[in-house]
Amino acid sequence: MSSIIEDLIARKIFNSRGEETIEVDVITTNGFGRASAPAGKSRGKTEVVYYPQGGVDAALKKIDDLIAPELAGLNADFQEEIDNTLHEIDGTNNFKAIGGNTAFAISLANAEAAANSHGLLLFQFLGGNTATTLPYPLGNCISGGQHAHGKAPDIQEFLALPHGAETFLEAAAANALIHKKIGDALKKKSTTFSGGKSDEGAWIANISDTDAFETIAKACEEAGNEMDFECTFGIDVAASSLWKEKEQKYIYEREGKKRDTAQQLEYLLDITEKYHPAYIEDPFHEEDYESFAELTKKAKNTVICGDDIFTTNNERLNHGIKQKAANAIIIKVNQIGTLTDAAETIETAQKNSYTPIISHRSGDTCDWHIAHLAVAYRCPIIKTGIVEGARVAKINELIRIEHFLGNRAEMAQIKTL
Ligand code: 2PG
Ligand code: MG
Repeated sequence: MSSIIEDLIARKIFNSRGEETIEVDVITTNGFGRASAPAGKSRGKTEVVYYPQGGVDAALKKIDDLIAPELAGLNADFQEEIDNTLHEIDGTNNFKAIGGNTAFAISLANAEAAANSHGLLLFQFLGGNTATTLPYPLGNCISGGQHAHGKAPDIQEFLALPHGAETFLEAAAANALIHKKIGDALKKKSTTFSGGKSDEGAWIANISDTDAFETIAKACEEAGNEMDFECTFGIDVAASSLWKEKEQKYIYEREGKKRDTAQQLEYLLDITEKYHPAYIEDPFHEEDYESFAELTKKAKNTVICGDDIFTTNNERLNHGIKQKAANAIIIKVNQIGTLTDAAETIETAQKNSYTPIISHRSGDTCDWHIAHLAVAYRCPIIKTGIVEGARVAKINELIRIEHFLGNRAEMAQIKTL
């Protein structure tokens, strides 16, 4: 079956924050693929540029005038060629000309179109016959930092990780239970709690970081007892959002504390000792490889993950590997632009025993492709929310994949835990 690209059709749609975003259809001689792009709020400085000047409208025009004519006639099966062509058309090193989100939507829609042309699901097409391993869902339960308003924890995310579950369905059920238990606990704990949730469907409440640690630790313990397997949790400090370059300090506004780098390390080690988080993301700001390495060395049996520091960028990851900074990396394809670029970074991670963690963005659509990428690229963890449509779209797609695989499905191993 040939998968020659006939046309690209692009349109403006909206993400879960109501922001404009781009959706692309790739039409081949035998198939069709559709993908839309997400958007981050706490973005890494070295992410690609999302849109050309003029925003989504300008991106749509570029697709019609420039990109569609150039891609027509190419074979969608050759993802690398498609992605290289996108780089060539763009001509910059950060997708400034056509937009990283434009490249992202085309790249993913192309892969989907190629898979459909061959009568395969995306994870089968990209991952082959041996792609049968399901990731653990790392699900946001309590939001703070830049993802909340007013008085909320300073730490951006408190996330459930039910890593004792034997199936994905069980893991998803555990996360839903933990999320519910936390909501119930917040109702009792805070008189001002009105059931508010963030973009990612995590609770927003007027509580401190310490309260949030206590609440999620208790909910995970209870859920673990009820479900009969271990439920752990983690945090995304998103420390670049707390870091004030001028003062050389992390500002914990709600807590009323300022921590220099040494104090930040000490604080995180104290937390590790007290609450045993299984996962810590972005514990330091995005240029502090050294402190990442220090924490990775000292916090044993903890997944130390880099998001803003690596931005899915192979070069930045290689630098991190040399410094022994972190043991895991967040993979957000739209931080780097194309599937080929992201796959290269994932391969580097795996060769160097870093755990690749595929992730949603805080502003996302009901696009479920990252569920397939997790299985195809053997990512042991998928970071997405637990409730809210854009998150549930990904969780439910993984339930479908597990169902489809039947007794060939198995859960991933998380190296560090
Ligand atoms: C993060 C993400 C997703 P954003 O920091 O990991 O939770 O946030 O998409 O806003 O960068
Ligand atoms: Mg992050």
